[in-house]
Amino acid sequence: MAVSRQEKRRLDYKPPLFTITDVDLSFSLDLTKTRVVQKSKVKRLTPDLSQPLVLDGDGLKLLGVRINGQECSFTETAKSLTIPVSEKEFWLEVVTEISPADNTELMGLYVSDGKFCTQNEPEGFRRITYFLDRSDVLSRYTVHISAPAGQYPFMLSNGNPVSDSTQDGVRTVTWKDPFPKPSYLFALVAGDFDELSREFVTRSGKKVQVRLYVDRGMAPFGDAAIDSVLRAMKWDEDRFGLEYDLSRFNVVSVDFFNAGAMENKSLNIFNSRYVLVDPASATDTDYENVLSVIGHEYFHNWTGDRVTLRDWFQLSLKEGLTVFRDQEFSSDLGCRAIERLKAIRVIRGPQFAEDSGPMAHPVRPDYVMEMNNFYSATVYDKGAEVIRMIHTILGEEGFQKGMRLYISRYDGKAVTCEDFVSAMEEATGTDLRQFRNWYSQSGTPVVTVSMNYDERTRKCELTVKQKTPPTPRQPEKKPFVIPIKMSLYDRQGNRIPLIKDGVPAAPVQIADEESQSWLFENVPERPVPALLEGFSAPVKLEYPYTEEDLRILLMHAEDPVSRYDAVQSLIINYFYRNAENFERNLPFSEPKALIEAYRYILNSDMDRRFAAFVMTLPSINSVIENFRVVNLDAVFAVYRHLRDCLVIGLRDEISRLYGRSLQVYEERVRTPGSYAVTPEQMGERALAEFLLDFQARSLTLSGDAAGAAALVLHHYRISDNMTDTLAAMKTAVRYGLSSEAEILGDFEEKWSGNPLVFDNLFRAVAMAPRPDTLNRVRDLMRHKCFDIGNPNRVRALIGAFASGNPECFHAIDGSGYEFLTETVRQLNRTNGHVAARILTPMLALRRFDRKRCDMIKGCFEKLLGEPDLSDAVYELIDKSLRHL
Ligand code: B3K
Ligand code: ZN
Repeated sequence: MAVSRQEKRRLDYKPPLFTITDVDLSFSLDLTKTRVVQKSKVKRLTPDLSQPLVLDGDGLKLLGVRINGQECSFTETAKSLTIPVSEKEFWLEVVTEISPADNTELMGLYVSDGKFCTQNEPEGFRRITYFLDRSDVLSRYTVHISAPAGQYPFMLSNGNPVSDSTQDGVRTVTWKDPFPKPSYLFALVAGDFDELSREFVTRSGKKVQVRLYVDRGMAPFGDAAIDSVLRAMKWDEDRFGLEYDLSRFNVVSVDFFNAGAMENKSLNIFNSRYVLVDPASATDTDYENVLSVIGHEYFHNWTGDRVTLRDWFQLSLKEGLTVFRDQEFSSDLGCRAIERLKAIRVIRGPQFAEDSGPMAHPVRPDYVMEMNNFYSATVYDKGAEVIRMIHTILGEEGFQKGMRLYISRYDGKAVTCEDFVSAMEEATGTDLRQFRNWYSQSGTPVVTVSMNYDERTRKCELTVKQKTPPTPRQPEKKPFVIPIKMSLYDRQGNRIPLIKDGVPAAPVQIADEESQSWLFENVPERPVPALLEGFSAPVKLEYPYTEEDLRILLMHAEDPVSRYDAVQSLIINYFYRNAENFERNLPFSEPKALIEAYRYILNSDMDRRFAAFVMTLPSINSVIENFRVVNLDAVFAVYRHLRDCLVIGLRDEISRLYGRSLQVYEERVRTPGSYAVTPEQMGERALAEFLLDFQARSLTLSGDAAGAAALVLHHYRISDNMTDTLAAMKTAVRYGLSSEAEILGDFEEKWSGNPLVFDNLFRAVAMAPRPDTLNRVRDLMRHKCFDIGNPNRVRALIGAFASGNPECFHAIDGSGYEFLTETVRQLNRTNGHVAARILTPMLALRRFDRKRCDMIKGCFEKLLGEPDLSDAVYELIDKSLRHL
């Protein structure tokens, strides 16, 4: 991997001087000496004939270059090939040799467990051949894949298969993709697989052959994934009117993959984590992830492939939009409220953290050194929230009108976020000028609302202020357009109609000034406002709710997010109060209002999964986001205290309800095969997991550790599915119960042959807030299932420790930081992108105390001294140090 240390600027975009209209690629596959012959039809786009052709490359062995069949002169550097040529149109031939088996970066063509596969987004294609490797050069591909006959039963590329022949013991398969595409969407796969097959008939009656390729012997694990493809195809027709456009759609599952999956045109390549599921080995969440990731990649066919990006700064054009689409897909097919809460947790956790840290960037970034660092929560998840706000403002009908215009106008083109927004404006006659600030400004706006109620005039005035803190390179911010969906409730929990200027007011009010007021009339009493219903904008909202206000919202708000947020506010307020108590050496207060809220939830007939979601404490990382300067020790102490107070305060309810839950569970498992991923059962399991954790803790706190161990072991033993199995395993590990060894031993015996499932054990151990966790993590790095070359293993063990176990990771002796530094150093040599990913939890050093901050600085200095530090890691450290 070549390093550049060069930052690119969005505003420096220049259209390409040349384009490649057609490309013919021939691969002679070999593990260490794959020969790639590229024949391209190149067209000059600039009238200036003195401009040479400059191609991108990375780590290539060049064997030959010809222009129009003639040898020619050229200059090769580590990252480019420059060919002086004066023709307007010509044929270019480039021959390179690459070694897929040595490709540990997993970018370009590499070998995953004996199978060839590719990952070319964003800039992997240049590791295959010299090319105009940029997303605004769209070419028609013909691909020939050759290998000794019988070696790789399946040889796949984009588009349709056109020939398959064997000559002199060499088999050659040819694929042709009729749709011009950028190089990042090119894909090749070769290997032996189990093949699953289905047919989909599009609404206009075209037949599509859908194929899924999984490791040999894993076919039974592929059913849910291939069914999800068909559901996605149908849903995109029904909701967006978008039909599949080829007669073949292939999905391949591989074990070594940097990301979750990749939307290569008609040949999606997936991390096996998001494909392989079966009732015995997958959790409910695993099943949901398969549906949403399969949907996501499929939906890219229109939003990403047919309409693609002008440049990488526009990444959110396809990612924000496609995340929005996959969220809608999962919501339409499953439970909308739960899907919304899942998205909110990502925004309030990793996205808010990113937006307040050194890597804060706008949804459409302006400066990028290593593009792989920008596949971020901001570009994806905040990007999806930005699309959701447009949807909220325009309504479903207006949004779909905008989508139709966007797709029809830009089909086959490489475009920008700006093009998307103007299509939305034009189709609906809406002015989104100021709305565009969401694309250009980073940072999380803080919206502060206050209320003035006049009993005499029955008028209720809400003053709404917004302020966005400074972020790197953006000291000042202009006001955003913030859609605030809201209701007013009376003290009995009845909705008060919104009336403004004598007429009914829309439920979505727009805040678009630094400060503004909304006057509601005919309000019979001082109301309780439900603000930001459905989390209608990715902002932090502050309103001086009393505990009584929050109780009313929890019990009566119609919007599920408002009910959830009522509890979240109680929790955060508790943290504020008690972090201060901690600092002043005062005793912690009793979380009375929270205990009451939990008691209400436990005794209500609320949807069980929703209830479990509401009662599961937010992650420590998202709690931290509510503090400007964080006293980590205070947060850790309050967290433990709060949990134990809830456990003690709710002892009777928990014990009774866990008993009920166990009874339902025992009854069900008596009927073999009764396990199903239905909303009812998922609800039961989610609530059972919450109750099991509290019940085990409750027994431990009352001195019955043996009882807790036995309870958890029983839960583990009767489990017929991975969700319940893991609930038991995580509880045993978290609290160090004496049944832990037996559970881990049994799990190991059952699952050490299946590394994807074994990752659950890595995660459980790595995330346990125990003093011995780091040593256990180190031991597990020597386990036969661990492989530092496989990103899934790294994320499950090391990533989970660093980002999912703040108590151990931020240990005051610095052991967590040192461990991560060592690992990043080691990983940097083989896979710089994965190394950068797991470094993230260390970036926010500025918010921590002096001691921790200095220790992290020391770690960064060590890394900066490392020879060949990847651009990816360098960029993160450099930005963090500048941010201090
Ligand atoms: N577009 C790919 C992401 C590629 C990641 C490169 N580091 C998957 C997706 O978002 O659909
Ligand atoms: Zn995507």
